[in-house]
Amino acid sequence: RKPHLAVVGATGAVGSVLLGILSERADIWGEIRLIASPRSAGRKLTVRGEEVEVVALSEEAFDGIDVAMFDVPDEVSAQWAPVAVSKGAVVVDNSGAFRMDPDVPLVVPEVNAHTARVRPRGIIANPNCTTLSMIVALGALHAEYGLSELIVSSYQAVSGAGKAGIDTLRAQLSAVSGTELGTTPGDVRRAVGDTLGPFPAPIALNVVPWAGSLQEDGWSSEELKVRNESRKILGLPDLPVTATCVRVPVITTHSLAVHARFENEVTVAGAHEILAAAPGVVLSDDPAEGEYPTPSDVVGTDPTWVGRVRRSLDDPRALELFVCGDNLRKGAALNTAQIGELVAAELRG
Ligand code: 2RA
Repeated sequence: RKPHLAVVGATGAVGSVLLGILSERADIWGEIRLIASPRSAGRKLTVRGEEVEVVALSEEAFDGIDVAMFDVPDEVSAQWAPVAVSKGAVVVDNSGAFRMDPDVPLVVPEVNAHTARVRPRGIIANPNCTTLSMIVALGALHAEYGLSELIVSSYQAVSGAGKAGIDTLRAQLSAVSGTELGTTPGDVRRAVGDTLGPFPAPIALNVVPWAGSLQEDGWSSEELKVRNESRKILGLPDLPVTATCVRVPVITTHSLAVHARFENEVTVAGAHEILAAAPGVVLSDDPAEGEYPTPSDVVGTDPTWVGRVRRSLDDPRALELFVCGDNLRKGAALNTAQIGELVAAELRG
């Protein structure tokens, strides 16, 4: 029989994208049950062209479920993923609760699909959207050249901070549009007043060198996620990784400027060949024709887009790249759906 799927957090920003993706991809699931907080129970959402009523999160909600995809805050996953497992489901979790647990694989199907089968806790973690927005391209280059160091700067879209992030950017854009703001220190900050939303500084007409929470020695949680998750996914626990994470006034699609150093000498032609052939990657790299990925061209698409490929001027073993990926699709919902498909294939033998 076809395995039964539960989507936990079906009404959220990523949950909604996930329902769209489940409706577009091969129909491998039996029942698709939608689960959310009691507040959202009773709402009707469309998946696979049919209206499905949302049920409240409870132990019974997992009765008969084979695979449960979670997109909820860390503390909700921490509490409820083990409940779903105890009811017999394999959990694919998109929170940060389990990503670095050594007994939980952190899976990107194009890079380390084989790790999904070994899951002592019955849970598979989905990486953070910033890591996911670049790692498929880096995994392909690593397989050929052997990665030895990574230095990245992110340009993160506001939807990474959820619906509140999107609402904040839209409100601030309305406040500054048609004005002369952005020309004297603090004028934008005064204009947006106390409507900073989830961001520590104005995001309209601005860039903000901060995402996540403050960690030791001035690092942000987002920067440490990029470091720790890249190491785990690539199976390189000692890889030197430095990230600077920056929020930009883009609705959806994270971008990253990447300096990647390898064990072996690289060429642009070689890197182009690898990237053009890599599943899940689109090479868009012809600067003479103005061709390179930008978030507003990439949003709503599935692949990781790569352009501006250059060999470092001072290091024949290093490449510079610009990478864009939709943070709600491959960065979250699509990767979750792909992991679910791996598990479903395994369950069906
Ligand atoms: C962000 N990566 O963009 C986070 C969301 N998981 O804020």
